[in-house]
Amino acid sequence: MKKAFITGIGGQDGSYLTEYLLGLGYEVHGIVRRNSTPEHQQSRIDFVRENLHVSYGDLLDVSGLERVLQKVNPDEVYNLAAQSHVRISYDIPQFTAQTNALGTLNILEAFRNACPEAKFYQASSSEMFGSAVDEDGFQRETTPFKPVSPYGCSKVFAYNIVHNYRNAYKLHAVNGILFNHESPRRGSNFVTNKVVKGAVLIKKGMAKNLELGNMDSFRDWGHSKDYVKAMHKIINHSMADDFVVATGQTHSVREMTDYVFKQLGLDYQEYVSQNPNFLRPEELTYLRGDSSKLRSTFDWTPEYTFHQLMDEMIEFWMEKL
Ligand code: NAP
Ligand code: G4F
Repeated sequence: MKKAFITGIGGQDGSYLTEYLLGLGYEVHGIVRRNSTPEHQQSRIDFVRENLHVSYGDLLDVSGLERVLQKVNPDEVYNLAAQSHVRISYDIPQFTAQTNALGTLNILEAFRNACPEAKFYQASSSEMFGSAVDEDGFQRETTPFKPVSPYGCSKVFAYNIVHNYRNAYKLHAVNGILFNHESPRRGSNFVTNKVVKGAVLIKKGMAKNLELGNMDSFRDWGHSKDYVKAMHKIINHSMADDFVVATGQTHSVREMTDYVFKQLGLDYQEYVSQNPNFLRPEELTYLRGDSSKLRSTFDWTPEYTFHQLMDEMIEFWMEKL
């Protein structure tokens, strides 16, 4: 039985990856941070318990990381933990850099000392591209990084230190450069889930309006369920390499909002207004990923279309509320 170790196991991707690996017969281990309300902390993974082992740990606590890796002795390590909210990274830039940049260095050091023969996956992000777009309107593995947020800068450090450790210490350490991916398990302060939840609340008469930030940015949105399968393929490639994971389609926040409200029989223009609090000091305006390298190397293609993704999220909130 193969063993996987996941940081960020209680997050959106951590929970789908856990389900996927358990389905493949893995024994899955992970760490969660100490939290004052432990009841909610593992809500995304509470329903899967067999062959799942969760302990306390933090990316900022390097001795704890090394101890747990030595004990588990995993075959695959997935570093998914992060302060993952881009706008909030402007409020807490140092914490974001400590967790996402130095935290990655911490887990890499622990990995190098405890289980250097294992494989290491880093959750890199399309936010690293920032304002850079190739002439054909896509971002890909060769597009330069021009990050436009503390979050993006922290992820560039993490990406580079993974490369450095791969080459310097001959580690099997890889980057998946994932474009935005969503699901009903997405935090409700990210735009897709915020819009769906807000629209459903309005539909059910439980809210009167919805406040958003910039509706004119474009994102390449896929489903987390499809993307965790790509993570597993990338880490298990015969050689350590980096891959973009994306749908290749892009939609504006406005178009996404219009679709969600229309599906509920509503006109978004009657309910949505702009609140400057949700704007960012610098905005990443356009993302569209070219994942041909991934698709030609592996048998991977996303199963969910953009509309199926949004429909699943609408259905989830219609039932939940
Ligand atoms: P998420 O739902 O925010 O999950 C992040 C997880 O990291 C949470 O379980 C969080 O725990 C944990 N965490 C935060 N700080 C930690 C620390 N210091 N030590 C240990 N754990 C810590 O994010 P996600 O959407 O699943 O994304 C997974 C990873 O992919 C992240 O690294 C993200 O930056 C990256 N990524 C995401 C996307 C996307 O569109 N979703 C795209 C590209 C890259 P708490 O609940 O205790 O905070
Ligand atoms: O949903 P978002 O907060 O995601 P963002 O900033 O693109 O970051 C996500 O994707 C990255 C990959 O590219 C990940 F690395 C990162 O961890 C995270 O998962 O915002 C999407 C767009 C932005 O342009 C934002 O300005 O939606 C716009 N937006 C408009 N109104 C809003 C809102 N975003 C949020 N969160 N809340 C709003 O009210």
